[in-house]
Amino acid sequence: MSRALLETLGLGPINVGFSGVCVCGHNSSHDKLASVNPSSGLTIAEVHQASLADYRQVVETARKAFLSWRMTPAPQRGEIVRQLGEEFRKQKEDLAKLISLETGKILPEAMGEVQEMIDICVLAAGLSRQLYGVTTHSERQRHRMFEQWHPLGVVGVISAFNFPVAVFAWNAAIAAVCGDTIIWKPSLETPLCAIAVQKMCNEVMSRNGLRGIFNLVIGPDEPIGEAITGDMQIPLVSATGSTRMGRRVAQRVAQRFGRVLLELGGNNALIVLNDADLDLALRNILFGALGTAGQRCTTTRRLIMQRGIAPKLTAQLLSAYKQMSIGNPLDPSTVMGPLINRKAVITMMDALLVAQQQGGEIVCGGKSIERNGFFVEPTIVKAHRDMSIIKQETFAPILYLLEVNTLEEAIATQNDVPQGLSSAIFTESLRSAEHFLGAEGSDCGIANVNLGTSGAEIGLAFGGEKETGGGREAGSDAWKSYMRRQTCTVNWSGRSQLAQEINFGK
Ligand code: UN1
Repeated sequence: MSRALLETLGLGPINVGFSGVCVCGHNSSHDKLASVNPSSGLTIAEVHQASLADYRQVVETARKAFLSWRMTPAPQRGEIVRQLGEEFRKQKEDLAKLISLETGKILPEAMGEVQEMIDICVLAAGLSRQLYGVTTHSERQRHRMFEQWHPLGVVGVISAFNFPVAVFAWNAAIAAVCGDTIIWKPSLETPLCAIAVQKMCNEVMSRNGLRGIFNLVIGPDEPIGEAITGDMQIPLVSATGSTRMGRRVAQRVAQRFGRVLLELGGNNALIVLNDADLDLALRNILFGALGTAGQRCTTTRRLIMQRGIAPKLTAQLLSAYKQMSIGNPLDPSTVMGPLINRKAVITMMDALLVAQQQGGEIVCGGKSIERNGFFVEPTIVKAHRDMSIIKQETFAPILYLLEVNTLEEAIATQNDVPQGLSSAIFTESLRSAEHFLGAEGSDCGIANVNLGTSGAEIGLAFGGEKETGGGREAGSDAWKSYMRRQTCTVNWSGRSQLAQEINFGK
């Protein structure tokens, strides 16, 4: 089945290996990388990783492509991205199956991921006619002042395994309409998804006589990641992953005065007040905590319940967790697939040990599942506010339960972590909802009322505060990160006038 799937995507034959440098199309023979199916633990295929020399060649291609791409009118660039969206639409189901196979994400969520790619291409195509700059009135007579936005250059995109292709598309679609070219370093857990998407990009580029706009380099942090972050030819590095990785990227890029766009760890809380619609809350908690097996940066990791509803909601949650079917992510009845690899299972078990040592009580799940692949039980831990483990992001389906007395205490508990990506409150009270959204409310980049912490739309900016890194991707004015701003003043008066009423040398 997996062979047929790969062949549909033009990825066969299996176990032969692929060039890590798709744009160059040559077969550089370096370290082989195995793509492992997390549902079985078996290798799906092996790919060749790019060497530093390959990387340099790709940067050169991307840099050259930039020289003409930046002069292509933005609406024409938008047309290319529109076609890319159509390509994703055509291949939606096959690509989604590959995502399920390689990441363990259940098929409906994988379909959603591809839909997110289509959506961002639609948004970017429209945006290509709306890269607005402001004008203002000059204090000098017969002067015109305005801002304009120019392409930046080659943008480096470092993406994570959990959204192996959507996060690439958020960056690439917007960067491309902005006139940038892209070098993508995907997660080493998901090289096949990256190659499949690169092939779709190649198809659209070659149909339009283009080359080097979208480029893929598959290789490890050392040397490929380090090369990207240290490369003066890459003015912006957009990186998604752990806070540890982001800190390294930020330091290296800052040293050369480059720009970063960081989407790092989340430790998202969902607050349920006594007046909440509990059915609504329950459904959203389940998707937030168990979606992508707890491996979204937006996963609900902490459930903060007001004391009045805590016993009832906890009981409902426990009974729902027991009915979750865990298994093959391609099986329509499965709700939760495996974790990405064995290390992730160990990390989860280690976190649970620490949680117990710190006084947490496992009330559901808590173990790995004895079968092939990297399956774990979805886990609920009764916790308290001074357990340090709840301040860390463990990329696994662990939900910590916390009880509070008041809205103020709920918000303080929620904000009492180093991360600041997503947050949610369930309440029927307008006053409580507005308090949560106000300046003394949630300190996160995303704040939702009566919907969960995960599953954001692409229409507005996505990203978070504090250790989440501060970056904003996708919609709204996130495009400005991918361009350079220029403030222009034109003097058409025919005489010299200085600003600030300065009389110089008269
Ligand atoms: C991520 O986990 O890195 O809001 C991105 C969501 C998705 C994107 C998650 N739209 O859950």
